[in-house]
Amino acid sequence: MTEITAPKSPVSAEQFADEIREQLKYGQGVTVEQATPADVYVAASQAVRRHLMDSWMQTQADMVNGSTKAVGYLSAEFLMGKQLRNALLNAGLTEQFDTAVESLGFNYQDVIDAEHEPGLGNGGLGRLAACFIDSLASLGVPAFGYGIQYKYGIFEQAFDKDGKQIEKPDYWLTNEEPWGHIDYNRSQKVSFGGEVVEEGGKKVWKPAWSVRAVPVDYMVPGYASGRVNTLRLWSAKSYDEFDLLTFNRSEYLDAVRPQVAAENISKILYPEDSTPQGKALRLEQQYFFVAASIHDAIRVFYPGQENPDLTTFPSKICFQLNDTHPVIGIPELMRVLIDEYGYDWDTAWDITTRTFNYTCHTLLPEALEVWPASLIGELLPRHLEIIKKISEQFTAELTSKHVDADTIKEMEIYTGDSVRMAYLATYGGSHVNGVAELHSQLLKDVTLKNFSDVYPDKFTNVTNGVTPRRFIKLANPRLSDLITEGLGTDKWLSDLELLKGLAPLADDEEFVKKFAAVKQANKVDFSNYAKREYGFDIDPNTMINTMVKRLHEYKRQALKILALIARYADIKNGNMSADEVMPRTVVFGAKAAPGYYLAKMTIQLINNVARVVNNDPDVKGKLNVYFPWNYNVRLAQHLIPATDLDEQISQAGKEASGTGNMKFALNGALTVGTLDGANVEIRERVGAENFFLFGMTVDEVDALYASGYSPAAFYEADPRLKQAIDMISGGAFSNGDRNTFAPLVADWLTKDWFMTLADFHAYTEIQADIEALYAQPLEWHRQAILNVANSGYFSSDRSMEDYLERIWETGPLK
Ligand code: F55
Repeated sequence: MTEITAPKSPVSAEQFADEIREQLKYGQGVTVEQATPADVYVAASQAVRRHLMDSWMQTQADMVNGSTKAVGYLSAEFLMGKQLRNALLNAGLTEQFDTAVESLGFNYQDVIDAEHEPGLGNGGLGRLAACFIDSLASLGVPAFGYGIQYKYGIFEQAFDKDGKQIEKPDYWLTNEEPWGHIDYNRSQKVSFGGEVVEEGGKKVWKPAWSVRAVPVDYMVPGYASGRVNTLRLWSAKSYDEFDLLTFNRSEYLDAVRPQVAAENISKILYPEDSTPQGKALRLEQQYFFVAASIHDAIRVFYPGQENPDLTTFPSKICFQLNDTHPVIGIPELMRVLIDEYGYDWDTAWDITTRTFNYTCHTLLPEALEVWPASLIGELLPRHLEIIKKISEQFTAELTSKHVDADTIKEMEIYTGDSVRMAYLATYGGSHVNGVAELHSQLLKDVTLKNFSDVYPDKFTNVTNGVTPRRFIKLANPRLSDLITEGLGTDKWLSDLELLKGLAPLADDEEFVKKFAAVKQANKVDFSNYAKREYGFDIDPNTMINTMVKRLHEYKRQALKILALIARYADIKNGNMSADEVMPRTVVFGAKAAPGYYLAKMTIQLINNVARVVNNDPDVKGKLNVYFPWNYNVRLAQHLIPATDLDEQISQAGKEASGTGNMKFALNGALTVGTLDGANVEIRERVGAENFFLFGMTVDEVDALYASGYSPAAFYEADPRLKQAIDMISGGAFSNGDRNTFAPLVADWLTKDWFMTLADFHAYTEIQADIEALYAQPLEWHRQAILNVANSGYFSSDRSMEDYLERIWETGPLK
């Protein structure tokens, strides 16, 4: 007997069809006959929203009236993915929807396709925030996601005829967007600029201009928890309250200008995922959403109170800082407490440090935000004063702890001309965490070593996770059914460690065959999808080998492409006999930051290698390369379940965690990877024998640097590497032009910051193991099953439980 715990259907398919019909009529004013799939999408979405409404309101009421501390997840990015299927799943309406839509004369896939994915994030960090709020709702923990409703999300990627990336604006709000509720009545005023004056012995900030932060509320339905939390994304609107005295024309335009500028604040998501732009607008965005959120939390938790007792604030809500982007919240809360509510400095500091915690997502020094003090001073003069005072207090504290002067200097928050946001966050909050064990260790040992020496108890680890609802149940229904069949229950969707129960089935040949059939069917589906969406001809009978993530040197797409070229040359030159060659389809997906020169050139190279390889009759059927453009959550949901082999090949010590690695393992792909980020923990759990490990360790990387790394020596020493690079520089992938990729080649041969060349040999060596295993399908799939069975730890539900226990000290609503 299979035990089913999924949310029960609230209505029949016929009733749901009636609700959609009603919604078409009273919402959009169209009949079913007049309706387009996009109309049905809006109507169905609104109908699901209505089903979730009672739980949403009840959750909010319980949160405010109860005594359970809430979590405020402050994040500049939430990469949510499409909403409809997820909402249907959590409302228990999936099947009703499918039937209802068909009964109304529509194809349900057309209706689903009408939704434009909100791309309000760059990559892992933004997607993690989305997984976390899903898990909080599913655990029944009261929580707000607080962020920005960008008008333009991450750019839409296209390739030009030369294979170069082009960026197109993603105006995702062109059509009616049924999920976000714009709540003008809960707006907040956020001010900027001006000066600080002394009035009656008090500092008073006289801002120069203000913007209206309007919340757009999204439901975050939990799975089988009966709870619906809120994602509150702020949108900037101008006030039209400036004084129109007797302006002449130019004065009038000057008076209007700041109002016009105001709406720019939430216009666009910055597309850099590692090197923050030190632009005024970016700081404005950060302050905008954080200030609005803090005021919002006070409004929510002290409703109607003129003089709230904010010493209780840390027991109402704790704010998690998703990287340094929201760190300006620390001086903002200080300012609110001192200037707006009259608390003394020490009380305000106590409240503030008990309210905030900080998660770091990087090890790259250039990714830690540092703001010019002059910029902060111009935009937020009062905050700069407060930051200076925090910095002085910090220095005094370090001195009293007998930290030596040089170290104190290294640790300064305010350096005299800039402000180090990671240091402010570390000092101004209760806990600091990294996102995988190795990463947290390196934070303590390297990046924030001084801080961990002085405040060892602040530091902790919470390994990332991903939501099994979106990334297994929605993305891979076939595997979900097989898991439920294998375990005899669907409880695993809210308790992912239950997947362990699949381990014995790895030795059950019947089950292995079913598992293999699921993978094969997913590959066929993906092949059809790739044909439809991209015009690709992917052979589902080849190994699907995927590398999807942002394009960055440290992630080493270059390693993959060099090895691929070497393999191409081997096949072409007859160095491998035909039956030695395991047919492979390599699939890349990656966006490059628009200003990242080498990353963009790598994209161009991949596209041109794909062009040459796919058109070469000598390798036909043996090697194909595809680069579907515009990798996003939707594409991930199609590609991950169809992947046999996943690439996680960053230089050891550079990828903080990775979360794609978890999604692939949970969907039954094997990983080829380095000992980096969460790969380490994945390998430990799934078993070293079920993971293709290669490459240098962190210590080996450090040692090689210390000994003076010379990439050219590796080039000279390995004929296959040399040949691959020579093919690129000789114009094999640029129609004979030797200049096209010269900057890339020059970088590899003279700098190679991430030691691609040093790991090339190990990477090509491991391919033989991969192929030997793939040649034994039953054994391959046995190992893949063990990956699924032992990856339950990487549920974001578990991550949330770790945060609750180690950092937030709260739990589900009673
Ligand atoms: C976005 C904007 C700026 Cl200014 C800096 C970084 C980013 C960003 O997107 N970072 C990011 O995605 N970091 C990733 O976070 C993931 C979740 O913790 C990690 O798994 C991944 O290793 C890390 O690179």
